[in-house]
Amino acid sequence: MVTTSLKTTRSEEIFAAAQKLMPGGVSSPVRAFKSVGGQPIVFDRVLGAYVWDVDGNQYIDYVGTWGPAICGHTHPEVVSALKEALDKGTSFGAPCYQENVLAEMVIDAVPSIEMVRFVNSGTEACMAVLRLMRAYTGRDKVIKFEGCYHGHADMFLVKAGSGVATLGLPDSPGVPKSTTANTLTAPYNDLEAVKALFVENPDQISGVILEPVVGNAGFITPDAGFLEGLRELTREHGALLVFDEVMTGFRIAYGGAQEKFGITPDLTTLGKVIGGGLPVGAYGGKREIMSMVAPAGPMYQAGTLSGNPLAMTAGIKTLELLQRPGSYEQLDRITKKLAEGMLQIAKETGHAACGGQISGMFGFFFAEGPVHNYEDAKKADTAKFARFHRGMLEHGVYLAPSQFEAGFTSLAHTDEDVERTLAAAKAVMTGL
Ligand code: KE4
Repeated sequence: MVTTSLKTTRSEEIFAAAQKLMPGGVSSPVRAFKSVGGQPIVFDRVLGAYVWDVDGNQYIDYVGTWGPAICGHTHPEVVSALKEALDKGTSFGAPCYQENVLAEMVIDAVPSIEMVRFVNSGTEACMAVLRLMRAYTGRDKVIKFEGCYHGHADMFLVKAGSGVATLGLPDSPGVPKSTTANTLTAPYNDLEAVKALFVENPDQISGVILEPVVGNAGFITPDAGFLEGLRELTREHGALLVFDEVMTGFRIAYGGAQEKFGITPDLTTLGKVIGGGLPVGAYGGKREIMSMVAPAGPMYQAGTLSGNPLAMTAGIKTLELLQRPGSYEQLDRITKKLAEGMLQIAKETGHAACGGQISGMFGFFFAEGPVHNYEDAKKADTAKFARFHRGMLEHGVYLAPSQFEAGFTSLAHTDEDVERTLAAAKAVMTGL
């Protein structure tokens, strides 16, 4: 058991009871702190850059509910807009004007999107986009990359096998081999591996889906030429290029990683930020492709709460806040200060570390580096990361509870917050 100087009595009580009620005591596995150990923190309330737990401890938060809280938790303008919307109802199950508004904002912002469909999570968005890839091309196979996460739908839960071209092997019980047999994997940043897959599977691959900046194997950026190479390869083979921007969308830039890197995919998935903290996912792309989606076309996909007015309202207000001049410059500045400071402190205290940031997304590994793919990432010292995570908690800083996650800042994080975080990192890394 990881010892702690934190007072976590109430967290312990609530979490012990939760474990009797819900598998692992959580609604999503990463929250159980399995990979860092120690008592998971039960949240009581959040505001701006901060979290308070049920024992009254306050933390500077760098998870931001995994991305949605980019304007800061409980932003007063988002709350006010939600309160107004609440009086008119929580869900209609029918068209509402707010869907038009958010759809127009997404279409105006994201270079690849001419039409969009709202769903309720990133998982749903990725499930639907894969079905659309297959419906549009008439091909069954798909290429994903080791370490990339596209939600928990069966066909994406593929064990990242060794070797260049790996036929999917289920990564979870309950996923039939038949379901993942059409899921091919390659190492991230390895264009030659992708070329080989296309050669070995002529006219069978519907497309390539990836995180244009990886956040689910830790923070891994695309090598120069990687995204451009995928764009050329998919075009050459009549396959689709799909950017899963559930995490990077409206975070790497207002137009996402595709704006930042100047590469336009055929389809894009979104989530997190566009819901402003309420459940929203989306997929979108060229009108010609999206017109296949029911009821405009034959590809079926549906959802009771999709496009509900509350979630749309939170998303609209969040994007409005992000449109304000200087938002992304601020995110980049404050996150650069954090990431560079962390790496400098690791160096000064004798720890091998590598990492970086783009806009309000960052990450670092306790590893020599550089980290180009999941195999590299797995060389990181995860035991050291676990000790670091616990130490930072004790110093009032809440980091993602896994070495294989990214970190997120918000417009609410101040220079003082970053300076306090770096002071904590120096104290914890000394003698880690
Ligand atoms: P959701 O179904 O969790 O809304 O989205 C799935 C998803 C799809 N694509 C990307 C690139 C994602 O990052 C995610 C979800 N990200 C994780 C964080 N690593 C959500 C946190 C969790 O699973 O609890």
